[in-house]
Amino acid sequence: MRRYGTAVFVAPLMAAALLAGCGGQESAPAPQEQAGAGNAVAEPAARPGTLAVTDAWVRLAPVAGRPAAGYFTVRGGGAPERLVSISSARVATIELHESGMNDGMMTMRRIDGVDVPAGGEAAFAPGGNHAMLFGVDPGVKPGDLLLLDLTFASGEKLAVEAKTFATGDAPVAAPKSGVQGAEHGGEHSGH
Ligand SMILES: [Cu+2]
Repeated sequence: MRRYGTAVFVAPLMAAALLAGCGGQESAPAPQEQAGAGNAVAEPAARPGTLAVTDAWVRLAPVAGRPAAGYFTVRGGGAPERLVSISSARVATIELHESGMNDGMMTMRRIDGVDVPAGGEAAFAPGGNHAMLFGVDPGVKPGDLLLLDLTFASGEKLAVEAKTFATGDAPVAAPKSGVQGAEHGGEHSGH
């Protein structure tokens, strides 16, 4: 993947991102396809029946001081679970947000948790649920791995390394794991 080709392609999306008001959730990147950005985040193979977090990445803010947005997929274990908070040693505050459309404008609001069905998954993806990262350590640079600590209602905690991207470098292909809900593999199972 050639970086300059990506940059040209992304430019119109950046304008849309500025209109979105909170860092932008409009494009649909797929970090696992960002071969040009260097080493991919190692994905621990999620075993069936085990609560896990995969495909984590963070879009850093285009302007210093603005919040960043985090995306990932939570795979449910053997029992229903609920993600209730996220923290990071390098981020002052992380909120769970959901996005929606209101009179044609993308809006977002804070939510207090997201259910993860047993055996299903909860996707945090552009245009939908996301983690809002306020006060990101300015030393975090694109390409760095940002450790996120997820806490669930049962008390279980999971840590995941999220690869960070500058807004303009965020990949633009549709995410493989961006499907909302419990069904997995539907959209890419064809040929
Ligand atoms: Cu938000």
